[in-house]
Amino acid sequence: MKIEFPKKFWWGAATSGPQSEGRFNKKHANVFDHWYEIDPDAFYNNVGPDTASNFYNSFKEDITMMKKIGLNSVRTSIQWSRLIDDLEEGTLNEDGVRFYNDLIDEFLKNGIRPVINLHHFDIPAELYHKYGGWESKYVVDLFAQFAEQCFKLFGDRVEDWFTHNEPMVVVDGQYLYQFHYPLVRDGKKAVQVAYNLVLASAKAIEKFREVNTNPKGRIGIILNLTPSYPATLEAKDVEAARFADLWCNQMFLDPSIHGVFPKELIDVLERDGVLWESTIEEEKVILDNTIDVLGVNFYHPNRVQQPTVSPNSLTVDWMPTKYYDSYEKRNRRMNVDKGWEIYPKALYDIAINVRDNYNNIPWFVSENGMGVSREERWLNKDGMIEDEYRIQFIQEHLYWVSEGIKAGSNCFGYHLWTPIDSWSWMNAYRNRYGFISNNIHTQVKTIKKSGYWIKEVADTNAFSV
Ligand code: BGP
Repeated sequence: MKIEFPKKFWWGAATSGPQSEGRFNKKHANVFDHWYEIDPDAFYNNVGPDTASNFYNSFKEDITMMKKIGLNSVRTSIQWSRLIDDLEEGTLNEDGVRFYNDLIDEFLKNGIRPVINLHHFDIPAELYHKYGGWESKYVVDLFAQFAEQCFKLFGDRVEDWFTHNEPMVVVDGQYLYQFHYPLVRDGKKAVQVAYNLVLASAKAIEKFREVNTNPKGRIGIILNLTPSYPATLEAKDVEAARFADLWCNQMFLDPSIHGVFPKELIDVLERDGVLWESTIEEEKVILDNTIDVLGVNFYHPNRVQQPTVSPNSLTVDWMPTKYYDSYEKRNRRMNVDKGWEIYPKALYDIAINVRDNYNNIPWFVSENGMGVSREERWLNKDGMIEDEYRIQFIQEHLYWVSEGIKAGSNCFGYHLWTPIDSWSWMNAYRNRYGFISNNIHTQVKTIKKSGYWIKEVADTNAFSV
């Protein structure tokens, strides 16, 4: 069977500044730099973000390798903490400006479309300590100022901009389930942060509309959409899945595309006394500044059942888990290293949802991938990692993308997480995701079998199974 894709399809991969660059500018710490400074034990094998995949020093060689494996587009992010010297005045850091200019030029020189994101979990720590980070509307305005600087500096060459990567992970990790610094557990704050992230995206888009002069320029947001499937067709499970969808997906999708939050969600939050604080002016900014393009990160679906924890036993006043419980379906296919279910058809369901409920907006798979530990198990005698499992994983997901496109979905690309094995937050280098492996001790980078495979796919816009 031959699976084909439209002309000009994006074949690429995604990384982020904090996970690839290494700590090149010590003026400010992002929250992860700071967390590592105060608690290195929080990170797998005590490996922090200091070196990451050394992209700051080796971006030229790395981009040459990305070109060699046929990638026509690559996403990375500009780090707020590296580009801006005075976070409140917005003055620029010379080294940061030079680095990101050189990086963008290098991508273009190699025929690779630079796709630029502005926030990938990496708020400057100082803004958290002084103002409460995303809890603060002042910080929202500072983010819009940083975004404006980026559009002015790089907008002549960058056509594809994104405001946030996975804002839901900031809400979950920083404010609910304590897997990202500052490890807060506070439902009411989480709700406010979700709103503030939406507002920050809209305010950045407003700046983009004001200052962007590139006629091809467009802007969007990257959301980790997790289709929510009920455990059974019992009303309570179906209701639980409905709330999970509202909370995990629609809370960001609806305002980003339609300019308004779902009324059903607002009603629940209001009834529970945790609704965010907003003003009419802010709501107008959100309404007027919707996205042009959507990035969808997809790793695993959400299997949902009615909550098993009684609301009265919750240790904090309000948690979204009051309404639903996620569980792993053990008899399903799993990526055991990561503990994530593998369910490629969810990408088709996403495609249809976006087609039918979100104006069939142009979108692309901005992350998808398989994290595998101890990949050296698959080294062959020539020193290449034979990651057949990754090729199969990508093929299965691409199959459902192509079915979505056949059904009229406006999907224009696929990016794997990630081009070169990168630093994965608290997991550091435990799970590897790249088309290209990276020896973290020597920084030697080697193309994996999947890297040669994707080259053929990108060259022919098709693959056969
Ligand atoms: C996504 C993030 C990426 C990346 C990826 C892999 O949620 O956008 O930054 O890290 O997940 O997951 P992990 O790093 O947890 O293995």
